Amino acid sequence: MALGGLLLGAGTIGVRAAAQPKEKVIKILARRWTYSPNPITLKKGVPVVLELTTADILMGFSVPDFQARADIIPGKVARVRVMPDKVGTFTFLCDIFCGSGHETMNGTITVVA
Ligand SMILES: [Cu+2]
Repeated sequence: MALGGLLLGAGTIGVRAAAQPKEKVIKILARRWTYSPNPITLKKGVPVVLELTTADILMGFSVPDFQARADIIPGKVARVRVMPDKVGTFTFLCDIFCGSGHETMNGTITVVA
């Protein structure tokens, strides 16, 4: 718990001056072999915390363009902070092999200005 607080604190140093309100949380449910919701729309410069859960088995969640990833372990909530610092359309995907639909388990994050 102490470690989590420390990491969160370190991550917010750059935006402290903006007096950021509580970060927006987006809940994402993974299951074989989809994510919901999908697509996800974010606003540039507004950080979010993704709360990831899985309905069945161990899944991965990775957004390479934002250097964010997590393991989604059954029965737990995985939290990953994303700072959308560029406008565009970006792919997120499962990066843990999870069966026959794994290769197509992905989704889209659209970042708007
Ligand atoms: Cu997978």
